[in-house]
Amino acid sequence: MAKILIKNGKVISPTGVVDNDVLIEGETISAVGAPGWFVSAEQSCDRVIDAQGKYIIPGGVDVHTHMELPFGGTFASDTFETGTRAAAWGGVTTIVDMAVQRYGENVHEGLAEWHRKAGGECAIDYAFHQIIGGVDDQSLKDMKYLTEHEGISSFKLFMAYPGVFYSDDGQILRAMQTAAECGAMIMMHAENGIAIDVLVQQALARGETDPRYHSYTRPSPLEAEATHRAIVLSHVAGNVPLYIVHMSAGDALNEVAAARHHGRNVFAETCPQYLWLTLEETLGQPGFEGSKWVCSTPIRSRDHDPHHIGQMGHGHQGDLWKGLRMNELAVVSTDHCPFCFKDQKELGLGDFSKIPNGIGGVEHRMELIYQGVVAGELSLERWVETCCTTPARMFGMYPRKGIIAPGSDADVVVWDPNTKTKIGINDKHHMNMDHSAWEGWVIDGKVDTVLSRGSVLIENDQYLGRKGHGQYIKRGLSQYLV
Ligand code: DUC
Ligand code: ZN
Ligand code: ZN
Repeated sequence: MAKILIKNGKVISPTGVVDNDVLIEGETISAVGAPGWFVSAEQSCDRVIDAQGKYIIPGGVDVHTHMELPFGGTFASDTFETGTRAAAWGGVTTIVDMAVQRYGENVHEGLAEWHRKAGGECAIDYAFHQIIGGVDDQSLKDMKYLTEHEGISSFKLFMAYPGVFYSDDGQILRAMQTAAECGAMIMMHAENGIAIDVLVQQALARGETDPRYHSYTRPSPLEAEATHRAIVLSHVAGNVPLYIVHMSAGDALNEVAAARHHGRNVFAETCPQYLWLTLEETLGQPGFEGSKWVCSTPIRSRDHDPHHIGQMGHGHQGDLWKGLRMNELAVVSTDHCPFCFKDQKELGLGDFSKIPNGIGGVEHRMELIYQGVVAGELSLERWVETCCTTPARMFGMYPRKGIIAPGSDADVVVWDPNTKTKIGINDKHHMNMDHSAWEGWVIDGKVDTVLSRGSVLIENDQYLGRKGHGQYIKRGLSQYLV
């Protein structure tokens, strides 16, 4: 059994930054001790990694990815092989991807298809949520089965995308009641898709076809309204745990904050694109360039929505950073859903509603949220909490994942705060995309070394991992419930 010592670094957890050495035996962290504590064990170690001046953090846990998602007549361009390799480059050692069941399809077949796509392909460990796109008697039974037998304890529903993934309020209520019975979590894409479709048709009829209309036709009150409705339905369904995905707007966040204030089992995540990018700088660019940033929920205006009925004042981004600090937002994920510009985003030339929705980001979340630490928006502890520890706890993988502690998987990242990372297609970029949503961004700090279950995946700017190393993680229930 290989023995690795990581010494001289600062170990970061949600509760503090401590000078500690970390001993790894085989696939597991065997001990964490004060500097020098393992000096006698050092001789018997196969490797010693010197983390002087660096941070030692748990491997990142990205609980919202879409490898190979079928969408808008094409597929997300990362396979499990390319996407998990890029994740490793970004200091991520576990992903939870969304297995798909669409209306009219069988849940078990959808899940089997996801196991076929991922099995033997992944560089890092992986788990699944299950999208339920067709709520009926059978899929409700299947939800119970997946929770009890397949290690899938969270189900994503959509209030958007009528005719594709959409569930109406009655279907949502039934799925929530089922989840309440078996202890599962409901994840919600909270946007009022029926109203959005009307706005989209009206915009197209006016000849408004550029990418920026994607955001204009999804104003933040329609995210806030859907968030509120999901919260009400989850209450009626017996306070079932509800997790709002990819939150982009201050007015939606207020709904979550109010529910949490009332002691409800309501949680939310946001993504780096909503914390850092604005409509004006991205999909508002002239011509079709903006299509690179078409995702849903949309990137929002710097100040307030164009209809002037969104958040007033300091803008959505300030609200979201505040929400992260206040634990109104518990998790940062990526909603990694990459599409190439050529042939994929281009499907929407002349009609923004046909642009495949999604941004690739699995490689950059740890970097971009660390930049929030540098900018004074978050503490180091909260960086690790929102990107590693809470995602693992939220989705039943803790303490195996998400923490540097004896007995946990040896998923460890050595982070160098003294150097920089330049993101871009000719710089750091390993996702299977022909562009980067973060082109030219320079981040303070860098992923230095990445270990997954004791195996070194990244070191000295080289990828040393292999496909098939990653194992399927059967998850338990959310650990945030009493
Ligand atoms: N949002 C996206 O941007 N892409 C895939 C699905 C989703 O909800
Ligand atoms: Zn979604
Ligand atoms: Zn998604």
